[in-house]
Amino acid sequence: MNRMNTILTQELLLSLTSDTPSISPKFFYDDIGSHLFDVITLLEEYYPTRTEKWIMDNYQREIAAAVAHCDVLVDLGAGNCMKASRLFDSIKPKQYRALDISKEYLKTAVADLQKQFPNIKMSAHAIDLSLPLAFPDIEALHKVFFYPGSSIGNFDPDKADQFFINLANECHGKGGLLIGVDLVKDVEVLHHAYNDPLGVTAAFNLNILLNVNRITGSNFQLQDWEHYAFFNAAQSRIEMHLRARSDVQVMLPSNGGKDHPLSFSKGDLIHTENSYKYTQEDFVEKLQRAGFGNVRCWTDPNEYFLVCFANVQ
Ligand code: AVJ
Repeated sequence: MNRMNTILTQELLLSLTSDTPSISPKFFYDDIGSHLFDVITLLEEYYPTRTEKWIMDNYQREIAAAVAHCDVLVDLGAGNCMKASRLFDSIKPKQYRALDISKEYLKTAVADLQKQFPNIKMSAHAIDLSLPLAFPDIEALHKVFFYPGSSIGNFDPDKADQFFINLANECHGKGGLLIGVDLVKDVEVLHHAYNDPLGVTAAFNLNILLNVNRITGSNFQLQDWEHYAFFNAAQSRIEMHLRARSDVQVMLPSNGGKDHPLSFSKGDLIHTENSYKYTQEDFVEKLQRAGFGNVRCWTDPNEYFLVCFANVQ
């Protein structure tokens, strides 16, 4: 087993044997998972991607005017790099730095993009955003962090606060943050976005087990699990879980070669994702608390989604 997988196996062993078993949502994004997510963004029920695109397109000039200056566009969840590339003509970054958890997928996307925009210096970095990022080579430059798609929704609110504080520090007094976040709305709309009738979100959720099997050598069987997603209003978040369809035994090989047995009873849950939804007011306040200011906001007519640009103060 390679070093990275050894570390990830250790992390998974801990989270799966806790009182409330969980798998971090970062494990969704293997090759199949990244493609399934792309399909989710095409679904009628999944409004966030399409709505964010509408806001970015509709207010492109205002957004570019707010950003004003950008030496380096740092894309914090680049995926297929489509969202950032649509900003290139208006924001005109000199450099584009694409970060994502899924390395192979990212490298291909950046290589394709570089051909279309030969004058922008591009690089791809496989990173885990739960760890601190440090780019000493671009410290002096005017950076704009780009964090679209409501990826911030995966962080618990206090972790999001810390993340924003880190980003504000990384700005070194210049630049800012362009971010998209999903807003609180009618529960039915939220529910359907994570329970699509085609079952793509269910497949996306179940695929996490295949990735865990690949990384750790465990033997999760997909037919033993079902997709379960609901809006937790008290916490203002969609929760995704995998629910055991019967009593299930799983073997998780641990690093020493010793197998670690996991048992689940019918109905037991593995928590795979939280997707927090904010109000505009709370979100702006959050940015301000972290050291951002002059927050400008754009939304869609339904107020389903919010795009903000904030300067570091
Ligand atoms: C990529 C974290 C923004 O929370 O809506 C989509 C992931 N999960 N459908 C989200 C997701 C299920 C998505 N984020």
